[in-house]
Amino acid sequence: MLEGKVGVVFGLANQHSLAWHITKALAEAGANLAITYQNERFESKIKKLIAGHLQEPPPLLLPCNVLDDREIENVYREIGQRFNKLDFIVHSIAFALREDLEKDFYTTSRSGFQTAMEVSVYSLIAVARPAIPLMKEGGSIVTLTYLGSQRVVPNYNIMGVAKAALESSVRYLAYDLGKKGIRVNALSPGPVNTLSARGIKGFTGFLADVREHTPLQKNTEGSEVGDAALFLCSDLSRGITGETIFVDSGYHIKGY
Ligand code: IMJ
Repeated sequence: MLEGKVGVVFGLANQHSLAWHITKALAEAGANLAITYQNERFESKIKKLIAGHLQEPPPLLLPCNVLDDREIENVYREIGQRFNKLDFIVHSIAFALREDLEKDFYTTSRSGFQTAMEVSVYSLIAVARPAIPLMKEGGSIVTLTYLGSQRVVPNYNIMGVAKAALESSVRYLAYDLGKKGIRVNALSPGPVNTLSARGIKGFTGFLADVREHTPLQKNTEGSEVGDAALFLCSDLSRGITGETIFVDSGYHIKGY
């Protein structure tokens, strides 16, 4: 499905990451990949993960802290040298201060707000802009969001506000980049037990509760998110841009 295509994945932390499930789906579909990791802390773990699971060709592995424009530029310089083009970007990055996910929303600090917005929202714009010259044949940009953008989910707090801004950014980017043949969409998975969800108070009970209330009677699996990302990165989704697609066993449709 993606033979001859080149893509980059931002936000791989470990084997539980949605970015990992997405990476596997894209690699199995024949894509040439660049994979970025936040910093040295993740490097050796990610090398092992890739060595153990991904087939040839080996991905281009690059450090990228999305708060640093020079590191982002370096990623695209390396991709340009190796592949001379880019077809898709997967952005699977979010961060808020722990305290802002534990206390009441109204206690959110100015700096906590700024951190969540910069890491979780601005980073999409920051990785999209320098990619445009490489997306010579058009392209697809995919980010990850969550229902807490539209509904109140206890403790999601500032991340809900950030995801609302992210979904809006998807629409504005889709509007601008449409004329260059670049599509921009978001996937909105149901809760998955990743590093970003673990340690959240009551998460296990929350998973069980959500499962009971979904039309499909099951929790979201990483592979389902990987396959939906594959669809959005492929030409099968060529008519879709600016959209948020739920991969949540249907949870979000229910009124009761
Ligand atoms: C996160 C917090 C509160 C409730 C939550 C989540 N629910 C779900 C998540 C119900 C599903 C996971 N999620 C969708 C996220 O986007 C998580 C983002 C996140 C998680 C952490 C934990 C560790 C930390 N900062 C974080 N920043 C963002 O220090």
